[in-house]
Amino acid sequence: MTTYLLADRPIQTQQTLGACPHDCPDTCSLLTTVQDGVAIKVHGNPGHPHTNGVLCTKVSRYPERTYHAERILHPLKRTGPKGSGQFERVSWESALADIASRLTTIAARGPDAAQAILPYSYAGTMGLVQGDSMAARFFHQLGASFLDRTICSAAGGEGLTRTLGGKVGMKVEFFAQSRLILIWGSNSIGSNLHFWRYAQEAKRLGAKLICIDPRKTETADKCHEHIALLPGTDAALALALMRELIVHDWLDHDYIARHTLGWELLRERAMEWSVQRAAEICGVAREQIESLARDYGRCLIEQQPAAIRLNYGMQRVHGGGNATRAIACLPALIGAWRQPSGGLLFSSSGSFPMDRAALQRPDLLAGRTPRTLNMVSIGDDLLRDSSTGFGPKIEALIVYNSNPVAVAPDSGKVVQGFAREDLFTVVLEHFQTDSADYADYILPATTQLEHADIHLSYGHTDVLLNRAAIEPLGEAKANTQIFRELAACMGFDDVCFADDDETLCRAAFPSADYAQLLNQGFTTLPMADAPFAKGNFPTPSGKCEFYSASLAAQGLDGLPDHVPNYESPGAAAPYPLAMISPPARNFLNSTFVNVTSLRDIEGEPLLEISEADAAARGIWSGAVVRVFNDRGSYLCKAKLSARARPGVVNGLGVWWRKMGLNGTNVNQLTSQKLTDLGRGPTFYDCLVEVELST
Ligand SMILES: Nc1nc2c(c(=O)[nH]1)N[C@H]1C(S)=C(S)[C@@H](COP(=O)(O)OP(=O)(O)OC[C@H]3O[C@@H](n4cnc5c(=O)[nH]c(N)nc54)[C@H](O)[C@@H]3O)O[C@H]1N2
Ligand SMILES: Nc1nc2c(c(=O)[nH]1)N[C@H]1C(S)=C(S)[C@@H](COP(=O)(O)OP(=O)(O)OC[C@H]3O[C@@H](n4cnc5c(=O)[nH]c(N)nc54)[C@H](O)[C@@H]3O)O[C@H]1N2
Ligand code: SF4
Ligand SMILES: [Mo]
Repeated sequence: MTTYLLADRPIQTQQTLGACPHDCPDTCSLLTTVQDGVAIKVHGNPGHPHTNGVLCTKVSRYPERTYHAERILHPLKRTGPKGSGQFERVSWESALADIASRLTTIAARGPDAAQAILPYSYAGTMGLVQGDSMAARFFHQLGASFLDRTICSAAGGEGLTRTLGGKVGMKVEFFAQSRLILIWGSNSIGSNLHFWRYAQEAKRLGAKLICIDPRKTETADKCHEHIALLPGTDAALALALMRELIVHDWLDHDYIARHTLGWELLRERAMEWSVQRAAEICGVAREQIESLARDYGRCLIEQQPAAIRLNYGMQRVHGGGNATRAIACLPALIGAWRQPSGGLLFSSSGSFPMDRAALQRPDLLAGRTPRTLNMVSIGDDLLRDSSTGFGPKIEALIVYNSNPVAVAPDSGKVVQGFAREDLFTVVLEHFQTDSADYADYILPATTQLEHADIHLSYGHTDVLLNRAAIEPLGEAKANTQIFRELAACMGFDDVCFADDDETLCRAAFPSADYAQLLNQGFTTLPMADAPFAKGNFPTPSGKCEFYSASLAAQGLDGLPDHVPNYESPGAAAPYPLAMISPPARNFLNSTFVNVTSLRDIEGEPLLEISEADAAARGIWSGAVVRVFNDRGSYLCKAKLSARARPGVVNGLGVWWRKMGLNGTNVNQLTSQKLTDLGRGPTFYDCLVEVELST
């Protein structure tokens, strides 16, 4: 602590090390300056190599979000109709007692009755403790339904695991020495800024950067080439790329023979994919595919590292799992894994030696196996009655770290479900989000500056510790504390419900150097520089599995293939334009939409549309348009932009519905259909029509 004597009184200033809690691959190390108990500035920790002293614009505004005038600081109870947003202040004691009594009544109806209760949570905080430690213990003891947390990367995660064996890959820092970087399905400048720094370093050293993305993003602007393929056609591109490598013999035969499985079969599959065929499906010029193959093949010939930064944008379509499998095969074909700066990174989260069971205590289930509900189909599931195959109707919903009414697909259905008068809903939140509007109780949660936590990362390989910088505001309590107190009200007496947050932090990574975490805020995992240089993939065979026997055993295709979108534009399609809805740079999913300075940068909900598609519809920049399909309609402003390719419109960002022109957002249009692998969402597999709003 430093004490400065300023003016006529001493001011106490202190800095606390923390971690950014947001769902972002960068997991930055934070340094919060606190003056007289008030957080006045959040900086990037210069001592953490990946953060490098720099935060994104969003999180550098963290104090604005934390001290926002609309923070929920007291428990609130609904007074008006569902969705009206009318609440009254109540005490913690009465809120918790009422919630506990409602849940107890449901659970008491029979041995499996607690399955009518569903926890709904995602990554509002990525912290392992405020995420799912005490909450998981609570729901395990209760016997509530399980939630399949699929909404983000399930398809790609499954595809990667079937091919490489887990969510593992290159170390991000080695991209700085790559010679060729394919940025595939990612707007890195917007959503993976600290990776972009390494890519820029590589660019300065002479690397070529190629962006593969239907949208001409800020990242595409800064790459040497941009391949603007149609959404959901990535597997076709990858297979044609393989065929080119095969016909030119740009292959590392030794690596393939030693460290891969199913080469002959994959070869046969790839040979079906002429450049011409892929070019037609992807909607790109043949020359672009040929040139991409030459660049990739040249790295083999010149023994230069070729790297792929694959991100989640390409796996939110019907064939997202297969597309990830196809792309994950590529590095093995040219032996890119032999070098630390070659290979692929999709997610590093599987690299961490985490003790999930110690945090979540599945033993509290005591032999019960509740059903699992998919968070993607919450819209349909809330509207289902009890039936065989489904089980009991959902009667209570406990939402934390998530804003499903805004972020889940087909939100017309989600809203209808949340509006059920017979549904008992509790939302733990910082703000009165679209979901909180439908709550029976809103419980005030602390932010990252007010609680402790521990973090892994899905974009690098460091563990980070977050220490509370300030006291909780108002009557806010940490998620852990809310579930501890609720457990006590329910009479759950296992001693694990008394564990404090520090005990939980320490339990997460038993092998991590906790002293180092306390001292410098992070610790780096011991990990080989080129983990798959000699094979050693964490697959059942230890090889890169081009052919997956486990998928074949389930009756699925053992090889990766192009799986067309559910909703492909074409003459017979009911709606002509493909809509993707990638994140806005200054929001994080639906978080920060209510932070004025950030919303001012984003402006208003926009639909980027190409000049040709706009002209055909008499649409001009700034016109209010109706974007619609069978699921619903969404009003926003059109923006004629070269960022949209013909045939594809970009509905940016996950805005709060209540800030939209007609009280909806893009998810009014997206569907609940699931991906080929992993039961993930298909947000970017969505056809629409656009017209001027009257
Ligand atoms: N600023 C900001 N950062 C974020 C987020 C945010 O909302 N805002 N979200 C965070 C979250 S939750 C996640 S999961 C991560 C990763 O989040 P991602 O969703 O991977 O985010 P983006 O980097 O925008 O990458 C998506 C890109 O994929 C493109 N795309 C869409 N469809 C296709 C397709 O079919 N094929 C290909 N090749 N590309 C396609 C989009 O145009 C977009 O540029 O980012 C995190 N970081
Ligand atoms: N159309 C479309 N829809 C999408 C996407 C897309 O690209 N397009 N992206 C999808 C993706 S990748 C994802 S990951 C999901 C994200 O979906 P969510 O994980 O639901 O993400 P957010 O919208 O950021 O909502 C998180 C909420 O958690 C709250 N929160 C944060 N910290 C805490 C805490 O400590 N305690 C409590 N109780 N609450 C907290 C925040 O205030 C915020 O309201 O959205 C998906 N939806
Ligand atoms: S959102 Fe991402 S880039 Fe921004 S501070 Fe957090 S981890 Fe870093
Ligand atoms: Mo995500």
